[in-house]
Amino acid sequence: MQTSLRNRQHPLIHKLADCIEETWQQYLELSPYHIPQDLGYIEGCLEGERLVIENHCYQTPQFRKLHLELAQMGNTLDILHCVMFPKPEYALPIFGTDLVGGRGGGISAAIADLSPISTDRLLPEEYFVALSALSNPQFSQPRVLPEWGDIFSEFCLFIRPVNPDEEDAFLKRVREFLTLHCQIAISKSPLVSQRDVFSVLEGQRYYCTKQQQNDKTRRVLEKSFGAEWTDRYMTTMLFDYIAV
Ligand code: BLA
Repeated sequence: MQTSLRNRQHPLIHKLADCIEETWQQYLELSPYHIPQDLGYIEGCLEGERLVIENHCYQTPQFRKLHLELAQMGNTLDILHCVMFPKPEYALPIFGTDLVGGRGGGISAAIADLSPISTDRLLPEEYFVALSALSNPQFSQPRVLPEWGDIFSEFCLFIRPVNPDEEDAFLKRVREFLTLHCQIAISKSPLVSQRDVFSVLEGQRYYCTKQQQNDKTRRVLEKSFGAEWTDRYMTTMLFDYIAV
């Protein structure tokens, strides 16, 4: 696997990127995913801010798209973004994580969740039981979710880690989320009812339309790539969904 950008990024980003790929390789049957229109490695520089983006994508029997993205803006901003989109035949929550930080100032935002996609906005019982059983470390700087964040579960972790101990505790919890998610996913059989499949698609569409409203992501991308490109990138690469 390509490992160039993470070597120059914040250590927590490097560790989480490795952890995500290791967990995927350990539990899932990975095959290549076709990344649209040369979006694998991208460089942009409009208003003097050079942004480099590296995309790693796979698919598996249970997942339509596993997306790990690493990005770096100049010498100031490091980003890790990851989303696991289940196939519509699997009524699984959406795993997502985002780390944002600079090498000088540490990580300002560390978020991870298994987000429900059912109409009642609740996680499947199996997830609820397993997540409730995990140890729940306290972090000294919890952060408040934005308005569009109604997609996240009650287990969503959104913090600013203040020291290496908190960074490690964040990494540990994301590893637990991921492991549990992969284990449950590979134990499932595909849905057969067309109605159930439609309901999954509707849940995924809702998740994506909310994530597309993240103005902080949009602004960073717009500075280097412009508004039009950013809109296309956010709707086709970061948060694309299958229309019903
Ligand atoms: C916040 N995302 C942010 C921030 C930036 C980005 C700059 C603000 C950091 C801060 O407030 O400290 C930027 N994130 C990016 C960019 C990309 C990216 C440029 O992924 C992609 C190239 N975002 C996700 C996923 C989740 C997510 C999968 O992509 C959650 C599972 C959440 N990011 C998320 C949330 C915020 C955030 C909730 C805080 C938004 C706010 O406070 O308004």
